[in-house]
Amino acid sequence: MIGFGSGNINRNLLLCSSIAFLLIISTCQASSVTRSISKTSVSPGEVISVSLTVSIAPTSDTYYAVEDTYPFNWTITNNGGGDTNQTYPSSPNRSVIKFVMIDNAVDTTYTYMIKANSTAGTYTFSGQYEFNSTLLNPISPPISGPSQVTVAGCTQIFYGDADSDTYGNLSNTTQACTAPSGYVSSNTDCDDTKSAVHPGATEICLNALDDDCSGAGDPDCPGDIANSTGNTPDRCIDMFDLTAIGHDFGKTSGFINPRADITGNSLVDIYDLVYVGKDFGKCPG
Ligand SMILES: [Ca+2]
Ligand SMILES: [Ca+2]
Ligand SMILES: [Ca+2]
Ligand SMILES: [Ca+2]
Repeated sequence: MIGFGSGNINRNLLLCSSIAFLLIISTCQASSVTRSISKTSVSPGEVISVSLTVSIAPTSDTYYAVEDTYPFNWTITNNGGGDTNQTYPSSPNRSVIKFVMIDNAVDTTYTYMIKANSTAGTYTFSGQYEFNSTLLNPISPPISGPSQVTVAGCTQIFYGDADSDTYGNLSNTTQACTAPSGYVSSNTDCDDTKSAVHPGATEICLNALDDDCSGAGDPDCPGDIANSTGNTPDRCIDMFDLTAIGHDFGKTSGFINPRADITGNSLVDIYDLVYVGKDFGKCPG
């Protein structure tokens, strides 16, 4: 049975202990973890380093566990000794790297490397830790220091390539980091509906197309030497051109139609006739 006097002694002891405890709390420092990030504004896919500095204050803190939650869908490229095989069934989108010292804890800085994803935005790191002295703390202290990294948007312009000739359409654009499907970096296709029409293609006469995208338009064919009223080309290869060749066929001079000597060898012959024949019927106007 505890007497009155002993009760006073106990209360005094409790009071003294409380004062002593408050004094200790007010003067001692807690162990802590601080984060530093090598770069907080990055390009898509850029690799940065994240350092976690563990500072031991009470010498009794011989144990600690540090968890840093990094942005989901980012990729750890070097774990710096941490464990990334953390699974949290209740939080499936949580990505965590964990560092643990189970005995003889000392001040340590851990550095891991992480690759940003390619989607523009601001991403957050969050973390917690526990030491011996914080094990019974219902809410673990957050890791202090910078916690946000901004990924810049991709501004490279790509051009639609509807006809898949690898030359893009200047008026059909999108912005991305790398060329999306159906887009290319070129913007020099003058007709994105025809795969045979693009820079470098062979120009074909009188087909109503600027086949090589030269801007020079659609050239006339050599066989166009006459029209229905005379010796004037009319952007049609037809009977008038054939007739003109016939009128001068075999001549070496005195041509009715000077254009009839298409090959320029001073003789209207089968080779001139071939020029009319191979493009006969072309008449785009
Ligand atoms: Ca194209
Ligand atoms: Ca084309
Ligand atoms: Ca053409
Ligand atoms: Ca003609």
